[in-house]
Amino acid sequence: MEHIRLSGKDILVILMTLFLGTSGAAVNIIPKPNSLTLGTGTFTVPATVILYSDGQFSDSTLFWVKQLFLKAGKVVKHSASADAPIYSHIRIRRVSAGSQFDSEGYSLIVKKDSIQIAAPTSAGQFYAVQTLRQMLPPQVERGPALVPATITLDEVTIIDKPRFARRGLMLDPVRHFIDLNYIRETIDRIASFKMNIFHMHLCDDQGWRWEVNGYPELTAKGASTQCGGGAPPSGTRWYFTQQELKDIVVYAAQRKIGVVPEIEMPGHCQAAIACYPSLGTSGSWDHNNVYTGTDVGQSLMDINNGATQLVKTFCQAVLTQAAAIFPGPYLDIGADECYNSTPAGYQNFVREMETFINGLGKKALGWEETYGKFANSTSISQIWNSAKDQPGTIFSWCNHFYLDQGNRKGDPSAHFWCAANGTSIQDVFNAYPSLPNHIGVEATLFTEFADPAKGYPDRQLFPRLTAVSELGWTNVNNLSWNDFAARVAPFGGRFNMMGMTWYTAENLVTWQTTGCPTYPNDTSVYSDMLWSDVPVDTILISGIALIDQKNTRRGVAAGFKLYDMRGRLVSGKTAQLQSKSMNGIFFRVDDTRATIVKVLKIR
Ligand code: TNX
Repeated sequence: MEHIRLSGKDILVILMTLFLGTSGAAVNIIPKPNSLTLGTGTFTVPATVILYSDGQFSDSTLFWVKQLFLKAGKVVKHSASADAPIYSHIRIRRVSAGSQFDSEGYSLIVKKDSIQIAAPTSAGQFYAVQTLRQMLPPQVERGPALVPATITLDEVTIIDKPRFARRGLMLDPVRHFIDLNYIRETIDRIASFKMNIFHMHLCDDQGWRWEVNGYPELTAKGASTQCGGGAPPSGTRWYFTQQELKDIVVYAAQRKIGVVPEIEMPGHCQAAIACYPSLGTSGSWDHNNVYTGTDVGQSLMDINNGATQLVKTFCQAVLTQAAAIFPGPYLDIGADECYNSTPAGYQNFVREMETFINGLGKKALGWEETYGKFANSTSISQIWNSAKDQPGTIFSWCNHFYLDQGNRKGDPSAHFWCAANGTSIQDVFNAYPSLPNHIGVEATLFTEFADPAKGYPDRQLFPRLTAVSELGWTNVNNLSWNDFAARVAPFGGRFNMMGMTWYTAENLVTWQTTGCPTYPNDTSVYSDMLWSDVPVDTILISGIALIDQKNTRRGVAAGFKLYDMRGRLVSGKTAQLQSKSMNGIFFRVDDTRATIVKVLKIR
């Protein structure tokens, strides 16, 4: 047998091959896909990405794939030519559902020459795109300016589907008002981790945060303050109009997320009582003022001797209007911590509202207190205060999934009533043995202490929400803390690129942020990108946008006209096309109230 002599150069090549061979470990996806097989080669993303799709469900997928590669600085072309199935770089197929996929499952195959996505539904296709998003450099989260010119992906075959059908986040824009911009950002972030429910806590003792026709005081007075007091800065308001809520529903639906409105009754309702004092019982707090403290459980509508007609009329009116705004199947009545209610009064009220909700064609949802109180088996309770493995409930046990609890002891942005020493990302992850019989998982962020003005919601949510997303998606047999901790580490850079003020002091993970600096005090957001197959010169926006010219790699000052929602010219504002010859446009929106809606006119 002939002996092989290796030169130093050969050894180097072998070592590099070995290194590249194991670089597949760099396919770090959260939540962990249920099957991931690495190949040996790589795919280099070309400067012009040609996209082909055969599916009738794939319109939105095309949008998201285009969006992703435009953010990566590539030109994207959608080809319908007969050759496209062979010569395209990205191929999207609709396949029939089956045990391999379920309704949200997908496969994503990266080969030397192409990326192939197959899924039975547009939701599955969307999740394939989110997996791809995480395979691209983290800089894509911030747009093309920082993305490395050459992007290489490892060959891989991913076949994936979720463990639970409900994977949610509850956000509380009541205790501290959370503006539309942060709501949109949060929805986009949770979508990137394949979560599909956004639960909005819309009223409580400290505020009423949505417009209700026929009850003007709810927003005039009920939205006038928040935890810790204070009032909205001039020119702003601390509530959402019905139109804004409808816009949130659309924005979320584009990301395969359903919005669940929670209208708290018969407790957690001091803001409503302050507006309409006869709604309250004599035992509750001072009837005339919106509460600004952090206590819970005192306010109560007048229900103990049977709900009064006034209470019924009010609750039915708000539920009816909520049903018209939110198209999803559930209306959530909260109904937690009604400490001044009698058992019979509470029980009757919950059943009455459940019946009314069913009459609206919807299903009822409520916190743990409603468990065993609802009559209809379609109603759901959300468990927050116990580990009880109650079948058919949503798991939100505060020990693990209340992200308003501190990251660690003494955290100023947090509660500690449930987890005295805080809940680390590992504590969140360690919830997984507790949830075999639930229908889903949901993290919560109540905001008594998580003041958005201080950037606190971000540090409460991230990085811990990534662990919630993994528990909601990944098969229990594939879960391991050590594996998760290694895989989540590079997301530090992605969080920076997403502009988060995340909790970096988490020493259980060796965060990697190289090449991904933070953006302190950056309140601007990057818009979704728009695309058109021909150059664009007029953009329709809502609000007012100023376009940053610093950050575009191939920027040309073009002075495009901007129009508001009604199509009126917004004078003095200019938009910039990233490149006239490109089919993508990319904006930095400095006024965070602005959203670019669509291309109005193409040249
Ligand atoms: C309990 S848990 C509440 C909220 C508070 C939260 C603070 C539940 C259903 N209700 O009203 O904001 O604790 O962590």
